[in-house]
Formats: sequence, structure tokens, C-alpha cells
Amino acid sequence: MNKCKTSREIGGMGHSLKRKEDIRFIQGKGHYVDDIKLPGMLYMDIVRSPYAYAKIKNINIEAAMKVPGVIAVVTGRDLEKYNLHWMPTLMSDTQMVLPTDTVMYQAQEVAAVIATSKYAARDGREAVKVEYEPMKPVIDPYKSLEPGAPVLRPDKPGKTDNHIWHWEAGDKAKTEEVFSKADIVVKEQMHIPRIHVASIETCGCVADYDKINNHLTMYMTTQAPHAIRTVIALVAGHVGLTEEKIRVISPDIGGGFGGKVPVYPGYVIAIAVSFLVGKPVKWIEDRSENLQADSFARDYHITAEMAGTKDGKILATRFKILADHGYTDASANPSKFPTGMFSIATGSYDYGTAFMEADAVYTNKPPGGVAYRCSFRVTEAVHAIERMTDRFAMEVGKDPAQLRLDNFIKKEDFPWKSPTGWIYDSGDYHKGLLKAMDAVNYHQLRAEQAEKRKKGELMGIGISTFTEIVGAGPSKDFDILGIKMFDSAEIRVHPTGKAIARFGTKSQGQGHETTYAQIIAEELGIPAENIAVEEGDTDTAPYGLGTYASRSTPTAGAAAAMAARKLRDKARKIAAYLLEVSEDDLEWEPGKFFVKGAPEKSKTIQEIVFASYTNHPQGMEAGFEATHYYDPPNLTFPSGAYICVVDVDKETGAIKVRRFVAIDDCGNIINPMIVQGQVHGGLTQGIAPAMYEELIYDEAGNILNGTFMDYLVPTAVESPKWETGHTVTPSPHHPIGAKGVGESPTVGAPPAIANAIVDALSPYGITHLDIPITPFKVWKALKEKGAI
Ligand code: MCN
Ligand code: CUM
Repeated sequence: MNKCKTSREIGGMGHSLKRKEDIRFIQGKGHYVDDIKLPGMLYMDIVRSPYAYAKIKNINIEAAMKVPGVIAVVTGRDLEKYNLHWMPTLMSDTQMVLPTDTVMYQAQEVAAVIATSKYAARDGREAVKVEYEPMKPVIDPYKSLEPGAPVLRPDKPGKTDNHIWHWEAGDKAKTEEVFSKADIVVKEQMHIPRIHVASIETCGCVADYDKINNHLTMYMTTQAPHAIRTVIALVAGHVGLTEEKIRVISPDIGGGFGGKVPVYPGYVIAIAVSFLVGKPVKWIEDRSENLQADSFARDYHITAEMAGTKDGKILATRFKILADHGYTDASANPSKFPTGMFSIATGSYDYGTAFMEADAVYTNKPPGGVAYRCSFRVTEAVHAIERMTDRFAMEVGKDPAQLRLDNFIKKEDFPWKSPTGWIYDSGDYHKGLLKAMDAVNYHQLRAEQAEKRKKGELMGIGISTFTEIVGAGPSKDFDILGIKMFDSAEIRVHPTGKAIARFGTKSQGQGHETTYAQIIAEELGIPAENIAVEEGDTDTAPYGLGTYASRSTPTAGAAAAMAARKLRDKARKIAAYLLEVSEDDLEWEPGKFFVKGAPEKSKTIQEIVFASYTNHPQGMEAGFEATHYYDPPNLTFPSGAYICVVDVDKETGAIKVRRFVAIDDCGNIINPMIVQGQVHGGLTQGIAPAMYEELIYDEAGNILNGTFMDYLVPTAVESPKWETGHTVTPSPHHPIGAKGVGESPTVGAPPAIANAIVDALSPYGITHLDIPITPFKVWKALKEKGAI
């Protein structure tokens, strides 16, 4: 008799398997773009603009060309000859690859130097002399909309102002009516500033064009290899580079966090140069270039209002956004959603009325919007609603935890339709918050706070009970540049019962090689250790839209389960044939089919797979492989209850995060250890914008903190001890009941921290502070209120 293994033994779902990929990472054997060295490879470096807005009068390359090793300097005029000086953004705006006459932000690419070594390329870069005629830039997005502001994009036919688009959701008239009749209306003006991810690995590529075979291999740091291949084909098809001639390979990635979704000019220039000279070209940006010029995140100015009753029932919310997109809208949102999933901003609360609108503007800053562990702008949405919920609680004089418990959507009310049209799949918000309150000992903390306040000491408790929306997305509403946002899995099982599984997503550190194998192990009974997982090569992986917006588990994870189930169905047929019984007489347990009532008569999955190659039923297709393209019926709605406790020093404004409890609900968990790791990392990227990170520009458009000397990325020193836990509310429509989790902590943490700090300062009449909340801001606010 074949003894069956347990789910734990085969590394199925719900077990903290150690990450398979870490064996190479911890030995320094990861293989990143910069590790790629090809024969004859050239190196590229980029000349960047010192001005935020200037006319290019002249580019003198003479001295640069004399630098030993420099073989070419490429300018916008050179690319213009091939119509490659502009490219589309993922939001269907247009972006310069290299400028022909005007630079639009400080650190913009101006020219590219190609040389035989990276040092020669850097020396060449220093020798390029660009003559500029500086102009007065538009930095403030409100000023950008004023009449008389210079029109930044005259390249756009008929454009007479800097307004990009207007968006709205919800019911304006009904919202106005509820607001006009409400007992209480609270209002705050908030800015969620521009920030930038700081992955350990910066962006880069090796473009390798093979003239003989008219074939491009593009090694690059991208979270979405297939989408990039399609974009390259669309842009370069006219010079003969059609999609089958392009192979995009995304090797190991040292952190993406959304910053590796966009198409940066450097990639395109490298391709163009490789195409023209027929040699591989490597471009790797340095740390400052990454921080100053790659896609930023956030930069939303929000006028936020909440209406409610005097006993604390939320009735309606109204949010008005001004979105600063820099000189082009290069955010990476699904086409129909220019503000991403911001319309989830009604939050976890049961009320039926909301209106939100956004206007986007051009300014002389780097392009982008979205990226930074953001779930397509859910960070901004959650910040707005969670700050306003606390603001409202403060106004009605109710405990913010109690106010939340009184307003939550109840677990029996799911699926729940939000005022902006989302169907929340499942949730149990009461359970999550009660668990967090219990973990932190909430009532005792409030008592302690009351004692401290009597002594004039500042202690604050902040809550954030957020609802996320991830898994973009159902094809009826979700596409990027027209490509529907399904995702895929292909499982191929070899005769000896070992498998390779390939995906359209791309891990940047999330542990997909482990967790996808666990899903397949659970469904198919093949041990996870015998399942190799491969992503990031467009020649081998099935088409998929990539990894961002915590979509891999909701889409490709589902595809893995569905493909495995197709194989299990086939296995059942083969087992019936081998055991000479009807399929209906068979029962499954992880790893084998056995005859009902006669468990000694069984076939393991390995025996079945072997038979599919050696002794398959006549008429049945041989082999053992399956592919599934999963088009999700809905998004998944993870949630969390976070509580932060801070002590604030009155004299200096110094803030100490004393405790931080995070209870997450991502449905059924594939790997608890990986989820915990995601939450730890995500929380650290939550404290970052809450207390430290912000890209600051002066009036001339100079970035004032473009290096790590001035842009403070939190390390272990700044991070508190994260206390994590979870509740499990499975997604009813996902094949394994899982929801995404990768961004929840970054989405949920900032308002918990901001709420805690504002709570600490509230005795002095402080109702709001914009993040990042620095000691100086705190000190200044206390000073203004006469507290010190
Ligand atoms: N997981 C699980 N059980 C669940 C949900 C998820 O075990 N119920 C596991 C998954 O199997 C996966 C990980 O948690 O290994 C994250 O899954 P998911 O939430 O589906 O998110 P993605 O895999 O799509 O990752 C994207 C998300 C995003 S958008 C950003 S930004 C971010 C993040 O992941 N960037 C990261 N986490 C990161 N972690 C690292 N180390 N590096 C990045 O660049
Ligand atoms: Cu918006 S950061 Mo993640 O979606 O790659």
C-alpha cells in the first residue's frame, strides 16, 4: 500500500516552508542584471539636466568623443531620425526618450554616452557640454492651474493649460444633500507627498540586439516582462522588431516595490543603440539617478470631508484631489482608472453616500504616480479615510476604536456594495480590530494616556482599520494599454513526477518560487521541493501582466490552482484506467487516488504521471501538462486592523513608536512565514512615509534631498518591533480562498502612525499633520498652539 504524505510533509498550503530561492540569495549567488556580461558589451551612461525647465541651445559632444573608450554620444536629435525620441507611457500619455529642445525636470535624461567601459562612459558623460537657457519652472500644482501659467506641454495639439484629466466617482448631488443636512462635518486639507522607493538594486538593463538574426534579447529589471515585450514590439515594430523577435528576460530582482513597472528612457535608449551598433549595451543607473529621476509615488493634495451624526454615525465622505504628475502622466494604472483604486476610499464603514473627484496636472517634476507598494493609490485612499475617521471621532468626542466598531460593515453583510460601486468579497472587521485591541491592551493604554495627560506628557494611540482592493483584475474592467489583466500558469510534469511551473508574474523578493510550488503541491500532491518555479522569461513563460498591486496571488496563484486541478482531473482518468475501476469509485487524498472502501488499491500521483508517458489510455492525449489563464471574477479585499502607540517628547518633538500591532486578514494563507515577512517589510515601508520620506523641491525645481544623505530611508534602527497576527476570512471567489497581502502593511500603517501622533497632540487642539511627521513639524505645531 502506498502511504500517503500529509500536506505538511509535501509542503502544501498553510506551512512555513523556508524560501527555496534563499539558498542562492544568502550565498550571494543571485543573478541580477548587472551580473550579465556579454562578449563585446558596451556601457551607457546618461547626461542629465541640472535645470527643471530649460531650452537646450546646444549639445557639444566633441570633448566627450575624445575620451578614450567613448564610441558615441546619442542625443534626442539622433533618435528623432528614427522617430524614437518620444514614447508612450503606460497611461497613454507621451514621454520623451531624449529631448530635442526642452528639458522638463531636474535630472531628466539629455544625452547618452556609449563606451567600452562604464568608467569611460562616466568620464564621457562629464565631458558632454550642454548649453541651456533656463526658464522659470512650474513646481506648485495649484499654480500650474492658474491662468497665465506657462503651458508645459505645447507638444500636445490644442493644449492651452496644464490640466491633464478630471475624474469622479460616487453621487455628487446625494453627497451634497447629506452634507448639507448632517449634524457634524469635519474637513482637513492634506498632502500626501512625493516619495520614492529605494530598492537595494537600482534599475538597469542589457539590450542585446543580434543583427544576423534580427533578434533582441532584453535583460532588464522589470516587474512585467510580457507587457514590456508587447510595448517594445509596438514601438519598434516599424523597424522590423516584431514580437517574436523580442525576448525579455527579467533575472533576479533586488526589490521592485512598483518602481520597476514603468518603462524608463534608459531602457529605450539602450535598445536603440544596440539596434544601431549591433552590440550589447548595458545601462545601470546609480543610486542618485534612481532617487531623482525614476517614477515617484503619491503627490496627492486632498481636501477631505466627512459628514456624520453627533452620536458618531458616519453618513458620507467627500474627497477632492489635486494630483501632481510631473511633466507627463507616467503612472502605471489600469486604463480605466486614472486614480487607480482610489475609489476604495469609503473604507471599512457602512454608509451609502460618497463623492470623490480628482484633477491631474503637469508640473516640472519627474513623471510618475502610483509606485511604492501602493495597490494603485489605495495608500492615499486609506490615508484619507482613516485620518478622517479619527478626525470625526475627535469631533464627536467618541473613542476612535468604538466609533469604528459602531460603523464597520458587518461580516454577514458581505458581499457588500460600496457607494463607489465595488463589491467587497468578504471581511470580518470587528474580529480584526478586537484582536488588535486585545493584543495591545487598548483600554489599559487609554487609562495610562489619561494619567499621562494629567502630567502634561504626550502619549498617543492611533488606529487604522483599512480595506484593501487587490487582484486586478477582472477583464471586463481592467487592462493596461488594452491588454486584459488576467494572469497565467503552466505546469509541466516530467515522467518521474517532478515538475516545472511557469508564470506570467515576476517575483522581486516576494518568494514566488516557494509559494506557487506550495499551491501546486497542495492541489496535486507533488512535493513542493519537486516543483521548480520559473518566471520572468517571455520565451518560456505563458503571457501574463506581471507582479504589482499585490495581484500575483489573486491572479497567478489562482491560475496555479486551476491548472493543477486540470491535471488532477486527468490523473483521475489515468488512475481509473490503471486500477480498472470507474472514475466515480476513486477518492483523492494529497498525492494519490484510491478505490473507495479499498484503500490498499491506489495509485500515487508519481505512478500516474509515469503512466501518462509510458502507458496512457489509448485515445487520451499523452503527457502531463496544463496551462490556465485566470480571469478573476472579482478583486479580493484584504483588510487589517493596526494599532500604533507613540510617546512624543514635548520639548524636542521627538517621536518614539512604542508599540505597533498589525492584524492582517489576507484570507487563506499559503505560507505564514512569507506573509509575516511581507508584513514586516511593508510596515517598515509604512513608517517610512509616515515619519521620514519625502522628496522636496525648491521653487526652482531643484530636488533638495536627492541622495541618501538627506532622504531618510528607515533601517532596523528606526523600525519598532512589529507585533503581527492575523484573522482569516477566505475570499469566496478565489479557488484557494486567498487574498493578496504584499501591500497591505504599507497601505495601512501610515494613518495608524499619523493618528497616534495627532492623538498625542490633540489636547492642544491639533487636528491634523501632514506626513511625514517629523520632530520639527511636531515641535512647530506645539509652539504655534502655545503648548511649549
Ligand atoms: N501570500 C501568501 N498567502 C496569501 C497571500 C500572499 O502566502 N494569502 C504570499 C504570496 O504567495 C507571495 C507573497 O505572499 O509569495 C506576496 O503575495 P501577493 O500579496 O500576491 O503580492 P505579489 O506577489 O503580487 O507581490 C507584489 C507586492 C507589491 S505590489 C509590492 S509593491 C511589493 C510587495 O509585493 N514589492 C516587494 N512585497 C515585496 N517584497 C519584496 N521582498 N520585494 C518587493 O519588491
Ligand atoms: Cu504600486 S507598487 Mo507594487 O504595485 O508593484
